[in-house]
Amino acid sequence: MATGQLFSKTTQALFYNYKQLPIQRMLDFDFLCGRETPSVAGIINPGSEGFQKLFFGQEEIAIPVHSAIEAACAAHPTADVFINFASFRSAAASSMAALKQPTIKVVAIIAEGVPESDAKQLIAYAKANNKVVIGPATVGGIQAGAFKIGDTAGTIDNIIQCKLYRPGSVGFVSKSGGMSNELYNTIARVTDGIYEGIAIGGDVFPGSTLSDHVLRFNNIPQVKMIVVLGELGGRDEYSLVEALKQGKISKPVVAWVSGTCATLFKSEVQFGHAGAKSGGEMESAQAKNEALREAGAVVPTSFEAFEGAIKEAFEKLAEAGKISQVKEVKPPQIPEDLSSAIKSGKVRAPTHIISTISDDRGEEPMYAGVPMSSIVEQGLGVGDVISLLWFKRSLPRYCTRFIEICVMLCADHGPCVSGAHNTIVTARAGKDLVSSLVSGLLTIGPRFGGAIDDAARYFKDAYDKGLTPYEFVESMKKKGIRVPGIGHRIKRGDNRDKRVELLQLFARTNFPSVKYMEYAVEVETYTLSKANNLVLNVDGAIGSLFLDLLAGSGMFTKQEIDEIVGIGYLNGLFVLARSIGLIGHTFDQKRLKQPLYRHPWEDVLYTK
Ligand code: Q5B
Repeated sequence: MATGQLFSKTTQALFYNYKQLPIQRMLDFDFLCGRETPSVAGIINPGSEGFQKLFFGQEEIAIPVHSAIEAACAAHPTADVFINFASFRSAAASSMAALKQPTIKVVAIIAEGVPESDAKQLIAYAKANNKVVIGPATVGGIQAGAFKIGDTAGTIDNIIQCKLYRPGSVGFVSKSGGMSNELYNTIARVTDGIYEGIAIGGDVFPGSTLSDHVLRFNNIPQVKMIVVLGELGGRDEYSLVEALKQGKISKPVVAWVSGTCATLFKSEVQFGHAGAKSGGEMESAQAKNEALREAGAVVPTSFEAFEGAIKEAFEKLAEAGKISQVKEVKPPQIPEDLSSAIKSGKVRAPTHIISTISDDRGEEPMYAGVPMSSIVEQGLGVGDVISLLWFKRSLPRYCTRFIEICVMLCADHGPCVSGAHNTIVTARAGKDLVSSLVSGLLTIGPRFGGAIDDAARYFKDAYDKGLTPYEFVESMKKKGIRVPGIGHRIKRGDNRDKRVELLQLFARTNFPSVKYMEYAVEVETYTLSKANNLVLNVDGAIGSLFLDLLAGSGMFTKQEIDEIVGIGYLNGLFVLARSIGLIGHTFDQKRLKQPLYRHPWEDVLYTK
């Protein structure tokens, strides 16, 4: 393992597998320490590229996202730490790929459960190439005031409490990441704080060992004393014992191996970490504590006495004048995220959208307050869903059935109508479903399919004012407006639109009143006397009958009816219905592998 410093205040890392929270925590730590550059240079998120927005203090920054390790290393040649948040399934392969990059010097592997054989290969490769692996199964490490790996040291509050935003004089290494938080607090209480802290991880084969880091700390001038927290299981602590015995460590070492309680159990006990199981006598916490004590480390009699032992060792150094005064700094305030501030009730923020028709925040989506499951359980249909989402109420069955009949009857009217023609031409130009659909939908308007709202408006106005059909039609003529809902390109007085007849039959049988529709029929009688194509068309039939539905169902106030007609809900029925047919035409053209459409010259009048 390389000797000395792994990190500095300018160290930058590549972060593998996008995890918003630990990256943001690293950047918050950077800000707290007064770093000028973010400690995360790039993110590697296999399969995606671009930028990820994160906060650096109050400012938003865009961190580049790369799809491959090689590309990220090439783009950020000064980033020498690789923080691997891959799952245990892919952590080994990605860590090996990172170790093979010449720019990467340190690889931290967070995943638990990396196969031991894979870990051994990583360790062998790292050793042979003078690189450092921290983990697997680790939270990482921290150099106070300089650089932090992922979630190390927990929340910003904890980091501030442990004074990790500025360097102290203690080098700390632990197996456990969770316990390292505890020790960061302890060390902050009784010394001038941490210089560097590393959690090597709880696996049987850690990428770097306790003694690797202790020896490294011994070479860092700013580290004046070393604190070690081992645990039962494995023999890692004995390499530290050897190093102490061989005089390789000149700085005071205060150590404790936890797990002394294992002797209270009759059989072998597996503690939290994969490596923490009481094996033979040598692997017991008692034996390791004893060996460390004999080798010259300060080893207390219990974990409770650990804090006192650290304090005493530090005070001795201070008395001997070996500790230089730490420059105390006041860390800047990290701006709180709006979402957490709102959650804790500290701030309020105006919303930007109001929605009254649906809510997806609970266990299941609600349509106008009606849970999805109850819609399904009651056997309701698309007419009921429309009545909830468009009209915000449950309409009687005859109303929702009428809506469904409208949708069924208007779903398609052959390939020659404006909408279908556009959709067919678009599909044949090789465009996708949505483009083909919308190009057809865009033809819906005052002449084609989109006359329902105007038909309802004009019929309502004329009927409510008591105009005779003659007065109504002639007044429209004077204004130069064609009566919406009247007239058709192919339907005639002697070739009525079957759809209109079906709608009328249903309404006459089921609606309490069809006064608006009867008025429209009287208008049709008059217009037919003028020209045979001026029939009540499907738009006119739906427009007038919807007025009857709104007025006769007793479910809408007069004001609500005026609002529905004023806003213009009813063209929505044609848009919705005809989408079914336009989608069908798109599929049809694609299925038939139809070539690009070109309109024939013979069908165009070329003239000056
Ligand atoms: N005249 C629909 O016209 C059409 C008149 C009128 C007074 C009228 C026309 C019209 C109102 C809009 C409307 C919905 C453009 C139609 C639909 C869905 C569809 C479509 C499909 C499907 C047809 C000849 C003479 C002229 C005009 C006069 C015509 N309409 N007068 N009120 N409403 N209607 N749209 O056949 O004296 O000779 O100058 O705009 O309700 O879109 O299947 O195709 O499901 O897909 O082209 O059913 O009626 O008639 O323009 O040659 O006019 O009649 O002023 O009089 P045409 P034009 P004059 S349903």
